[in-house]
Amino acid sequence: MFKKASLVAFASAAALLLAGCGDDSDDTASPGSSSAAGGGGGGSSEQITLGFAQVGAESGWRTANTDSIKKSAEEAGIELQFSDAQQKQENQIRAIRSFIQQKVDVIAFSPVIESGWDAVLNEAKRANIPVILTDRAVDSEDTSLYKTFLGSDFVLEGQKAGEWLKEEYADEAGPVNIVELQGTTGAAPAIDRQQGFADAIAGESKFKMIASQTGDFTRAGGKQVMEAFLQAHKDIDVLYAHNDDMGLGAIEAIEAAGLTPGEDIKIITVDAVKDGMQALADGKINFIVECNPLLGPQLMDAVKKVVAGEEIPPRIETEETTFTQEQAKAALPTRQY
Ligand code: GZL
Repeated sequence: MFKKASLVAFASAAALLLAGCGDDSDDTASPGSSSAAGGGGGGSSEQITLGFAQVGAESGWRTANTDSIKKSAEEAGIELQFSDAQQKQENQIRAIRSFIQQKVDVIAFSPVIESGWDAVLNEAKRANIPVILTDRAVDSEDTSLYKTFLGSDFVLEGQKAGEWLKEEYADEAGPVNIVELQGTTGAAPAIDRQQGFADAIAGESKFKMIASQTGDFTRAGGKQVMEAFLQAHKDIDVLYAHNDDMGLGAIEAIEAAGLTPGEDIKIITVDAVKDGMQALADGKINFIVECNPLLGPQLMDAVKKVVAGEEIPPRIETEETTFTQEQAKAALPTRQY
């Protein structure tokens, strides 16, 4: 069955052959883009072309997520047009428009922030190109704009972090002063992890959120904001960081201030990437809520089903757990990312 992208490639190849020269491949997805292995534009009639607009390369989690998507596309024989938006929504929108022009079979992306997608998603809908959301959600009212959202429950992740804190301080009267390093402003994981954590500790007045600010999911951001927190507050008991990378940056600031991370200031993070798990095993972090980045296999399965016209569930949730310091020591030797 010829796919649209192959028909276009076939037509342009035929035209070029008649013209007797040139090349029918077209890799101009968008700046910072690449077409991974799996065969170029004029592949077999069964060749599926997937356009993927990635957030960026801001954290260890993102790197693992990108690796999973590229590896899974290759294994599935799906041609991947990949774009890195450097954490800018306008770059993701530009990449999606480029995928529409290229008439890819499916578009998938991880929306850097929740809002501002309706226009470009309606363009994809008018072009009859199905869209799959991975990792992060959009706040659009119109759920017909995408086939499914494949990713974690970030509110639950925040709740798991709050539940651990309540356990940890069950026998203490408090006050327990908490500072929070939020993820990227407007991003679904930042909004939901903050909400879930706040919901979990809401019933206990001993927990005081004394400062909360975005570190943009990066180590540099986490270090910079934690330095400011330490300057402003001499009585911080707990840091809740929305990802390992900000937590690792904060550890640098805590140690530079002459304090002991994991003891003077207890630290809870989210992700469970290798560097975070090492810090947990070393006692510098106290608890990590896992957020699974290995979405590649489930994404490629969904892409093939969508192209084949099969129904897929509107929500595909990823499996994930939590880690204490002891569990991190046991898990590290076989950690995939
Ligand atoms: C969560 C993902 C977040 C990670 C961060 O699914 O979107 O973005 O928790 C990453 O590490 O930057």
